[in-house]
Amino acid sequence: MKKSIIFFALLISIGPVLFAQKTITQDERMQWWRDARFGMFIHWGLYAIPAGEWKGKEYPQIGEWIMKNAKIPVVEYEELAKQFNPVKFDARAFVATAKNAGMKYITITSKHHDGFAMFKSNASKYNIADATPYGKDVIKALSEECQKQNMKMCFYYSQSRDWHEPNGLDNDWDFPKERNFQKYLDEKVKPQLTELLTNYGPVGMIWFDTPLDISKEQAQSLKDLVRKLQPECIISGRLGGGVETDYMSTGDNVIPATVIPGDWEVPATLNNTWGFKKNDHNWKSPEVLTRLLFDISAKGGNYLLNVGPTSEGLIPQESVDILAKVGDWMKINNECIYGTKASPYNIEFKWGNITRKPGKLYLGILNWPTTGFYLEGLKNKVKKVYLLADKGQKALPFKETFDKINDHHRLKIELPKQAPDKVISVVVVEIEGPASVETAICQQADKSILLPGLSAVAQKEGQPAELKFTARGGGADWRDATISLTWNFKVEKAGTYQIDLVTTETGSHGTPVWQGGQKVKISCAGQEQETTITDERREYNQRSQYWKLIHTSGGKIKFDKPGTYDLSLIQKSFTENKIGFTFKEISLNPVK
Ligand code: H79
Repeated sequence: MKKSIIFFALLISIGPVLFAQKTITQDERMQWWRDARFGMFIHWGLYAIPAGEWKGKEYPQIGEWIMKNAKIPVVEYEELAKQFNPVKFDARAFVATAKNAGMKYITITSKHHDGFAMFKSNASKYNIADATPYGKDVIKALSEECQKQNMKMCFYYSQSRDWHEPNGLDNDWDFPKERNFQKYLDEKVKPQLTELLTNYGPVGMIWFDTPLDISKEQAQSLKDLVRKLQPECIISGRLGGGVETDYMSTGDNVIPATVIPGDWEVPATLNNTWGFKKNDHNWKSPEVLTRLLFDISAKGGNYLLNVGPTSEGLIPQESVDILAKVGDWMKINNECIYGTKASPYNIEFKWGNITRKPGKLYLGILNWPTTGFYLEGLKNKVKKVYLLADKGQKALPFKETFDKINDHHRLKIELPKQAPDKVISVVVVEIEGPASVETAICQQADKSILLPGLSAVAQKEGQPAELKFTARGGGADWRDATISLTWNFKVEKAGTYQIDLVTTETGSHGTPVWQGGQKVKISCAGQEQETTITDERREYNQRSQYWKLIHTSGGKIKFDKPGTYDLSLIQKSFTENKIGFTFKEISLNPVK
């Protein structure tokens, strides 16, 4: 009895010392990542040797999948390790390429689905240090260089798929169906994660991928392991099992159409592959990439942009050159990217988008206006306006007006004739207090009225309806004729307006799909218009080269006087069609 009292007394007094662990808040853990906004993904492994081709046959899909796509037997694929000798690898060059682009973190494939570790591992000899003529740990070299250069080092780790292991998931050409996934987790995944989180200094994050049917308990045990070894290490969105992670990962190359609250990241390719493919030269231009970077920041996300080094250890020169051009823009404009928050508006303006910091809005203008520039609906008092590219911060003339009748705020800015930048010109608007904008849909300066599907009220037979939208902003699987979308908006200028119905291509990148033929009815201001959706005009999408916007003109509406109006849209009939009505938005444009 006495003994146990002494024991408990001791435990109470020294317990906190024994078990004290530095606790870290979620905000603290995420701080560097939120500030960074822009990172480099590196997909590097044995697949860089076949580089998209196996036994004379070219495989059109993503390069790092060649083992599965060509159903290469494990013993044959292992032969690649004996050839892997990336003698031109230079960690300094990798980090320099990332830095030069303005990237703040590097996430490298420590083990991809093929099961080959790019680091020295005692848990599996199938690794770069033990199984290749090269014999060195590239993850080690890169980690050390990152630490020297103040670059966050992060590791991609494929936790569920492992085509090399009989008990890993997804190799159905070599191994029988029955497998002991738990055994694989215990004998390979956990030991390797432990190595990664022990031998390489501070790790910024572990980037899990394609969880497949990992269970809740299994996923949780991986999370617990990461938290135990490095509490500050971020856990990416694709852990699986329904276990909460530190941020959301969008689909590969998927950029949301709207501001998304919380922390999220778009993993994206520079061409059409992650792992190096010798014949993939379908590079995105630096202009497109820079615009996407700005647009993603304006929607509140991070951009993780991939390079795929060759089997010699070089980042392809095209990638280096493209990223350097993004870097040229970043050197002048990075203030509107790092540490910024999403736009206060939930609208994709025709002219561009907005990022913000306390006291400042950064207007990223894609289409430099020939006449004056107007920002509609900003309630704050404006203190100063200048171009971000102007080191002298010369004040630009501006005027704020308030229309009492329409309860509408307008900021007019006198811009110089010449755009300071061909890609995105950034205008800084210094404001008093936290950014505050009108929530009602208001007419834009060009007198157009934009009604995004995402901000419509959806109803089905008078009740709130569940109409989903894809990340691209298009109606998902909309084939229900009893669903209506309604918007309430302000019209300042009476007159006749042309209806522009916008749908979007969907499908995975490279293979966009779209179908028209649906009959729709628009009711507004006591008038009705019926239209059949066609591909009258396909518009290159400034925000993504992966899918186009498709326009149908939907007749005209006349507003007799200014005021507040409703517009509703229903789909009257649909064609035999697999994908439904991919409605994105309606734009009302004044007829001159
Ligand atoms: O690491 C990169 C991809 O290898 C990985 N995620 C990014 C970051 C990834 N794993 N799975 N997927 C992406 C999606 C799988 C797509 C597939 Fe296919 C479509 C697998 C089978 C059909 C593409 C085409 C790959 C093989 C054939």
